[in-house]
Amino acid sequence: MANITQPKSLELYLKILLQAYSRMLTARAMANTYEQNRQICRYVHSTSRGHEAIQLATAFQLSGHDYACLYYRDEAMLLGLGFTPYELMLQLLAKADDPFSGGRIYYGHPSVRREGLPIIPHQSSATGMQAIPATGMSHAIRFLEAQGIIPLERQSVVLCSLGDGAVTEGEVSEALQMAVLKQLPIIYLVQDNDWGISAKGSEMRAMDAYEFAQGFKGLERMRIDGSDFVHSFTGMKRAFNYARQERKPILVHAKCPLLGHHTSGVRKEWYRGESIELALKNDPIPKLQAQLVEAGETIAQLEEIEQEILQLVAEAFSRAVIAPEPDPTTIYQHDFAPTPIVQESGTRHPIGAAKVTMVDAALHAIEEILKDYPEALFYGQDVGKQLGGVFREAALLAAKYGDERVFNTPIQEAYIIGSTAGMAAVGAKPIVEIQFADYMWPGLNQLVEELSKSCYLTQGKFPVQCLIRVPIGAYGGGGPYHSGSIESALLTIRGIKVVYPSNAADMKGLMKAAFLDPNPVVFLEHKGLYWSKLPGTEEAKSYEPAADYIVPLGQPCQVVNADLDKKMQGESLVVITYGMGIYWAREAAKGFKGQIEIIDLRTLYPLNEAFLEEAIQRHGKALLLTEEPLLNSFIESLAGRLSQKCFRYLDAPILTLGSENVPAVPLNICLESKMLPNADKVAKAINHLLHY
Ligand SMILES: Cc1ncc(C[n+]2csc(CCOP(=O)(O)OP(=O)(O)O)c2C)c(N)n1
Ligand SMILES: [Mg+2]
Repeated sequence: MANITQPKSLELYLKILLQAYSRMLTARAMANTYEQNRQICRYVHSTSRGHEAIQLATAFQLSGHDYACLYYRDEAMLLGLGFTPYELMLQLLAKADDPFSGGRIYYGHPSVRREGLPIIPHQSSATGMQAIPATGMSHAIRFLEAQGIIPLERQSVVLCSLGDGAVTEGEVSEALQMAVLKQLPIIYLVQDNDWGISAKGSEMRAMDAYEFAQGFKGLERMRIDGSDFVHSFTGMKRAFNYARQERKPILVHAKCPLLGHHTSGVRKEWYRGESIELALKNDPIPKLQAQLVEAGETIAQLEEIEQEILQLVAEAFSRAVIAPEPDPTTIYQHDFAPTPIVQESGTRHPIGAAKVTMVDAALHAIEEILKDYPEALFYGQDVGKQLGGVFREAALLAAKYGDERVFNTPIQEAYIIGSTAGMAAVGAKPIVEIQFADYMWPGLNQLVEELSKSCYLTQGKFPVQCLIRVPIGAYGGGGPYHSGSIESALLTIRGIKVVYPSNAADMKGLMKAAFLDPNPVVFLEHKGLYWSKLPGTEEAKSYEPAADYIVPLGQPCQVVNADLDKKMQGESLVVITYGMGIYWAREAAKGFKGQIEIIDLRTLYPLNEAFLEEAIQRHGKALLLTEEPLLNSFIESLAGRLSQKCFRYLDAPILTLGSENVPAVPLNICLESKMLPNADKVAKAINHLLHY
């Protein structure tokens, strides 16, 4: 798109100029107020000083059918959308009535569902990471338009706002790749102040964002003078029109000066030197003032506006300072959105049902979901038409439901996971797959920063409904990068749920519950159980439950019971385990007839621990078994908690058994079996415990 070099200010209404002017002055007055009251404004904050023109010009293009991901400097953008100084100051001071988070997250971190305003989902502080959820929103718009769920006439678009420093983050490239690949209606606005805290542009990159965008074939691009409101407004109007009408992506590179501190904590006098004087020459306020005078406003009229604003900002600040603090007892609220699935229901074993493998149970569950929910879609590497998943776990789904709903993604784990935050915000119901648990790590950043904290930090406005399928586990020489267990790492992330079924019926019932859960659910599927090919795993196959069958998350179950007389005689114990552990325990239990109860956790978080305590109480002895290396694992921490709670009933310490503590599952099968637990090792542990 051609650069705009000749803005025609006369074409713009004076009204818009005046609106922009009063909001610019408001932003400046707010920044000055915060500066003058540093003791009161104790929480770290950034202001938009210098960036006001481009931000207001952008805000004025957004409608109530649009979506936006902003960044921490977009204060003037929020004023442009109509938020009052008082509302913004409530967040500055982390007050109870902060409309975005109730005092949980910093200034300039909006989350918005308000009639007439664009939807703005959870905003993390991680630079550049919003590019993926933003692109996910655009992807969802495209998908829901194709499904006839979002009307095309709305011409909804997504705005993704970024700093220039943020653009060099790798995840921004994943987002841009997807935007051009799928030709998504999104505007990437890069506010280039040539700083990334104290690093100059020349230290951070060999090209600016406009030049960088050239590498993304099909990405339209535009340069704007972001310090000039008229230029910015004309340019952004064209950029939005392009995305709305062509339904394609565009990147706008807006140069603007940074006139304030990087943040209240990193102050300009420490590193800016003379550059601040130079930057002041591009202050958007005097530029707009001159344009207003040229358009017929008098200096006296402009001064009157300024006086009114100063008074308004001062009043807002006084009110915000005395607004109530949040009630500390509310910290527990909104860790998760409530799930509708709280009871097992439907038919687990329908008459005449055939036995099904775990992999097919998963496939059928997804198929039934896709049939019932037109807003559901399934994507990941190789799940599309040609292959249907490397385990054939998605076989024929794309053929049946179309490439819009079931498709291959590029090799972009961050996008696969992070896009679900955007998808969910727009109303799609994403099911995604990470090909192997060992490759979850590139997606973990998005899982932590964008998904897991979203419900909590937006006070329940943006729970991320997504189901993340992850084949996991070791068997038969899969080697160090196709065998890893990762549940302990996942379980340190608050705000997600983790499921780990061990048989086909649970696979299907839990998958339905996971899909319907309004929160992020990571669904771990053991590759060694998929087809029950391994000796001793025959029981992983089960009669296929009916389509209505559902198992709530968080409920462990008993899979083997011990005899009453053995319990009475104190000759029994309970093995608490999950996944492949169930089959090692079943095999081992054969040597201890009637003495062993086995409990399958099924869900690792949430987890009904009272159910486990009761089981331990029945026996006075418990073995906790996992496939993970034991040291600092989930199972060790569970054992610690259960030991404290069951101390009075225990006849022996709670024992734990897992893999050897080595950094990877070695390739050679002799080495692999030395590392992993097996039935013999479990039998030894049981024997030891029974004779304790
Ligand atoms: C992932 C991540 N790394 C580091 C930081 C610390 N940090 C905060 S702002 C910032 C500089 C960002 O510069 P830019 O994107 O140009 O935005 P600007 O503040 O200049 O508007 C850095 C490094 C962060 N917030 N997130
Ligand atoms: Mg910058």
